[in-house]
Amino acid sequence: MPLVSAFETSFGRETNRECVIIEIHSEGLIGYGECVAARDPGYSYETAQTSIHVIKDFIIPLIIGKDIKDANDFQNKVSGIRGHHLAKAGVEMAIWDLLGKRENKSLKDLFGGVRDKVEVGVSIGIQESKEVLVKTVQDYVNQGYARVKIKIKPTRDVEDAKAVRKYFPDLRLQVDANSAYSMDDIKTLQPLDDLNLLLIEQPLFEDDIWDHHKLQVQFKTPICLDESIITPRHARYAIEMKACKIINIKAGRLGGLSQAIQTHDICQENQIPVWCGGMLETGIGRASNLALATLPNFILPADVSASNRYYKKDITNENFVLNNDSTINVSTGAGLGVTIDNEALKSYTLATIKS
Ligand code: OSB
Ligand code: MG
Repeated sequence: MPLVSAFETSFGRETNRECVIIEIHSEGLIGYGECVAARDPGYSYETAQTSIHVIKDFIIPLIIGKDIKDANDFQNKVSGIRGHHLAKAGVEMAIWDLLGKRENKSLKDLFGGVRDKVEVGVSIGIQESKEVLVKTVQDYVNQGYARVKIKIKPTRDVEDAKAVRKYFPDLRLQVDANSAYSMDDIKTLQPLDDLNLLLIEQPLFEDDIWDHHKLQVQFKTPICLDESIITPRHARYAIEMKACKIINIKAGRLGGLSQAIQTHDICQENQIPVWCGGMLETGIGRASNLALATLPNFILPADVSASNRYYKKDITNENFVLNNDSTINVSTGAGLGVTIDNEALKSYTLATIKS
């Protein structure tokens, strides 16, 4: 699916998104899920192709023709598969969609969500220059986004963030490094601490939870972990180590919505605010993210933007639009609450695999 605008991060540049869409047929119903793995192993070691391999050759044989009571039952059945969280989460999403459709309940209601619309922001990739970045931010602010995240990498960090802050002194602004730095870079990052940022997301490597603690003690700006938090246990480790003050929750990275909810609960018990991250999802994943973000401890704005920020033509009939208070409405229909535009889906389909 061609992206409306290229998305550049410290790990690469995406102009198209290869999406893995999962359909599960059961009891006369169809549940849809989206695996958020990308074509390349940049954000995660998983790719669209590895996820197809793991889903087809390992996950489906464990569930096909079997009774699956709920998401926990699914997690127990696939617990022998190490890692591959993005693959597992895609399938679990389809199971939630089925559960909701069978019970005639929205995911928000199944989760016990507490809001009908979710505060959102926009995540902006690295631009050609800081001048272009400021203009891009202006465009999104004009559209009504009240919170902006900019991607940073070495050589494109402090000056970019300073430029945006200069033109938008009151904007809710945060930065995301996607693991681009090491502890040797602390001195260069230090000026970020004076820009009144909401948070600094994942500056260090995924497996550097302890080093994030050492960084956090030197910064007044909250450090937020994304890539590092791959299970609910990792949230506990990070909290116990005081490695961050905020956690980004993505159901894909955590291995499923059930794991995302557990992580939310652990953070809530420890007064660590969370927010819902995004992976440039189609309408399917976007509906799932919005439902998740209705849980009470999702306190900061989500990385879930309107459909037209990502795709000219999405694969759901429903389009998500930005309200004038920088929120997006949560779907109220059964399950994910979205229907598939089969023609659009067909036009994008590269391959179909049936089990
Ligand atoms: O780190 O949050 C990230 C997209 C792909 C991979 C990693 C990330 C992102 C985003 C996009 O920031 C957020 C969105 O979906 O709008
Ligand atoms: Mg991130």
